Amino acid sequence: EANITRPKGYTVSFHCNPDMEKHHFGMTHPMKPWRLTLSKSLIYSYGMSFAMDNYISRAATYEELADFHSTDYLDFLGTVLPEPVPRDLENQNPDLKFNLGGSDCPLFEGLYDYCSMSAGGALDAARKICSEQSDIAIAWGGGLHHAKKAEASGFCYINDIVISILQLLRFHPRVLYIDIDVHHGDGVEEAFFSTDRVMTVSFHKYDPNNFFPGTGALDDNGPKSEHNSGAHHAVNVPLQDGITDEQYDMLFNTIIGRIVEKFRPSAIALQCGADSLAGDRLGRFNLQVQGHGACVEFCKRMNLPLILFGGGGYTPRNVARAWTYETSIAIGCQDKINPILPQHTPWRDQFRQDTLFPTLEQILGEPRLNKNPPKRLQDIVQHVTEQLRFVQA
Ligand code: V1S
Ligand code: CA
Ligand code: ZN
Repeated sequence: EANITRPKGYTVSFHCNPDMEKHHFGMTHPMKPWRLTLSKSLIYSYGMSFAMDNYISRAATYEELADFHSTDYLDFLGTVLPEPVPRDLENQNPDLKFNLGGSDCPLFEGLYDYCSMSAGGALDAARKICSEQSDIAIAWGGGLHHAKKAEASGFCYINDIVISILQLLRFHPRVLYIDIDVHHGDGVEEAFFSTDRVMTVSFHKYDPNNFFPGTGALDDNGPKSEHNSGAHHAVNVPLQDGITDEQYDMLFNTIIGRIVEKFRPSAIALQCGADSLAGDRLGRFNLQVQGHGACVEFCKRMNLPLILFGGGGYTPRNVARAWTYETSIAIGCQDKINPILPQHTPWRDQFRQDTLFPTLEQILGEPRLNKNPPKRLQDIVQHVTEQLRFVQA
């Protein structure tokens, strides 16, 4: 653990806010902010903080949030009180204002602080990229891709990614947004639907009737009118249960490789939602830590300024595994670290749920049946390749 050194001529910054991690969505809610504490403690146990610039991020201001969100929505979010009695049936209050207060987006103590801290970390990361003080900036507390201009959705209230990309656009002509969360990155796609300066790409489980949020079909590629500059600038990769590392990495490398060639982004924003891992409480894929991390490795190899955001991830010990491994990839020490978890890792018992001598990379759990035939994956690659014929830098 001791020989992790700072990469030469290369800066990785790490942005977090310990106060964010103390918030609770409620006992039965799958989103557990303490997974960030678990991730950070594993990252620190490996000694990786010595190889990065570490920042405690500030909370984003109202004006910074208003860069994307409507003031009506922000004012309500800032004044609404937590509910005294948690409801278990969302239908008990059918007219939720701004979709706040249902079971997906509950009102909890300190909600506004939690949101502004998540956005603050993501925005700090973007500023480090803009000022060229970082080559890779990490904000595991961000990545809340479903939030809309004036609506909460799917555990997301403030879209820290959109706010952060808007900052990148002040300095960068074209930004590539990639989303490997198991859910469709609908909020980010919608925010940049009408511009050709941001290309959004989401890989996700797609089932319009049975899987949240139900959007992101292969042929949803931006505005239908050719006169709208955003046409063809949304890429969707709809997948089915049980996809493996090999299949996912083939798709990722082929599709992202071609997009970088054609769109020529000057910066990349990668949402690393860890619910696409095997064994996730909400997810459906069979990705291992290596397969998930291979996406980060591929983006790093593009040699462009890169922001890594968190996102979903509902089996906390696996979230910690993935984001620790991906932090090591950012630093470039992935081949040096000991796969056996450090003895002195706090919360080591969390990882012992798997085995007595837990490792960084091994996820245990029943693999899901793979419902992605090779032919379908080829069709997806072909559709995206044809779509890219309409895209130019
Ligand atoms: N899948 C799923 C799921 N599970 C829940 C849930 C479960 C228990 C609770 F106490 C509260 C909520 N909600 C959902 C999904 C939302 C998934 C959001 C993913 C977020 C992200 O990872 O992409 C980024 C952070 N919501 C639904 O499926 C909607 C319902 C339609 C069904 C479930 N009920 C609880 C709400 C309405
Ligand atoms: Ca996704
Ligand atoms: Zn998700």
